Amino acid sequence: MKTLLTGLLLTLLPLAANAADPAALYQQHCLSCHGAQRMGAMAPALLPQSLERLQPDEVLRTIRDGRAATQMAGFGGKLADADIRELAAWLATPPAAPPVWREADTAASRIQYLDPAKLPLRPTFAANIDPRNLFVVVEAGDHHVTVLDGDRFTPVTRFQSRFALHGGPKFSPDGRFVYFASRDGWVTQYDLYTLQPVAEIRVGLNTRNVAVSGDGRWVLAGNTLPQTLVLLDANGLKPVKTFAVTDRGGKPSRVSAVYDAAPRQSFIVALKDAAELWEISYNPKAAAIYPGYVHDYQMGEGLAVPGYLNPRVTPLDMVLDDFFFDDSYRHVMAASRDGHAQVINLDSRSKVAELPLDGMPHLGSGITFTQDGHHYMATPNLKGGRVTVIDMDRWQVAANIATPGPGFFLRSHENTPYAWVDAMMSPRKDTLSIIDKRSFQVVRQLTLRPGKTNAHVEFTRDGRYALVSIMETPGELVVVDAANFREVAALPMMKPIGKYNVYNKVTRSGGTSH
Ligand code: DHE
Repeated sequence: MKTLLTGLLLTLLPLAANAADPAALYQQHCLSCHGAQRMGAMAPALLPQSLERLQPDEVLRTIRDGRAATQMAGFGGKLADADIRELAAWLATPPAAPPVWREADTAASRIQYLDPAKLPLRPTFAANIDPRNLFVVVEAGDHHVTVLDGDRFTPVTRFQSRFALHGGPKFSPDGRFVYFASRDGWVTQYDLYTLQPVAEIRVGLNTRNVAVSGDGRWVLAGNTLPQTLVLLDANGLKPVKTFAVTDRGGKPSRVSAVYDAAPRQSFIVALKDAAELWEISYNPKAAAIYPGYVHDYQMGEGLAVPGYLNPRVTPLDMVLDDFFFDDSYRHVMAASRDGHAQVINLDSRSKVAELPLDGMPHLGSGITFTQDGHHYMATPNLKGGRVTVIDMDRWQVAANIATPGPGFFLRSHENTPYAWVDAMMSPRKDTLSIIDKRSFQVVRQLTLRPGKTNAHVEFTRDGRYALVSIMETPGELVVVDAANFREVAALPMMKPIGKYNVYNKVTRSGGTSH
């Protein structure tokens, strides 16, 4: 079946007769880098799942012109336009034989760069750099990561990442290691003390994200291709266990995201195709804590397998795949793709409230804060120009705050009264709205670079400065005084997407994601 992408591709280059067989073109020109079955090798996978985020003309352009700062050469001189068009259309269609990725492939892919046991105990960079105020900045424009000194706003190092990192990099509890996931399945453990990668492993062909356990022992990766979860030893990324993700009827489901619920000593798993929520405890006493709730995913409901490192299933009344947790991780707010939202109690494994949210709340990008003794969470909305504030003591909507357009990311910090939201899903993508958490009013609109996407804010460890991405190639990282909203620095970067402050992440600041 032709996809939308395929259809659009057909209109982008002029038709010509006698185009070559695209499978043969792939064998001849692409296979040596992009691998057999288009599964990726030294270059990324070229499966529809890997390409779905690219604009159709980007695929054509890349084949024709190559990709700057990579080994991808342009084929414009070698291949006719018709051949390029055929090849791009073929890449957007699923392979005749579905690609297979087994546990053995994961194990064989592991690369260990350093012996974790031999790493120095302290940072090797200048002693005046605070390792807890480092930022890790993901630059999507040329697939690099910058490690930034959060006091001086100067880069400490910059290195090439795997292709298309996505989701928040996750930190070990002491903030020493950072773990990245790439869309095509690579997980990287990187040592911020010596500024070197420790190990890498490919856990699948298409990965959503990773979570690191609150005790620092485990990394859990969630995949959409194949439909698996892969548990890794956090110290060196050795594979420990692969879970086939199927619902209780045996139907496979893609993973939507994995989260660490540190206060519960468990991982929470959101599923894209099953009305279930999984919890995988890493507490060795879990069998005693969750008696009777253990569901063995392979053998059927109700079997007496230990709760430890096994999924415990909460049945849902619909597929819910965007989540936000209260601070105790006892309650989870969850939304379906059509914007239906509810609250689930993870202990009783039942729905305890409906949330009257419309549009498409982006719960995963929400924040929490306390005001006048009330606990609030606030979420942007991908389909409406508003931020919704939810009173978590009553599970009621406390306010809907109008913004210039649908936004993706909302961020704040304990030391600032303001929350910052973008409007990047709208024509006003260049405008940030600054909301007073006390009055629920927008107090300022800020356009740092007119006409460009101004989005994703992260604060310094002390909350004094807000770092904003200008998500363009080339783009910038702009540092703004969080009290008077004045620009204090700007660093050139290649489409910086997210940035992550070590201290805010490891202390689980309510103003940022975890
Ligand atoms: Fe993301 C985080 C899902 C598109 C940039 N994104 C996440 C997380 C999920 C998610 C589940 C949380 C992961 C975690 O905590 O580790 N993102 C999705 C989608 O389903 C969606 C809409 C479509 C898709 O193809 O996956 C999507 N995301 C995007 C983008 O288009 C963005 C803007 C650019 C990009 O790189 O693809 C984007 N997503 C991000 C960022 C985070 C993220 C920067 C981490 C935010 C943070 O501060 O923690």
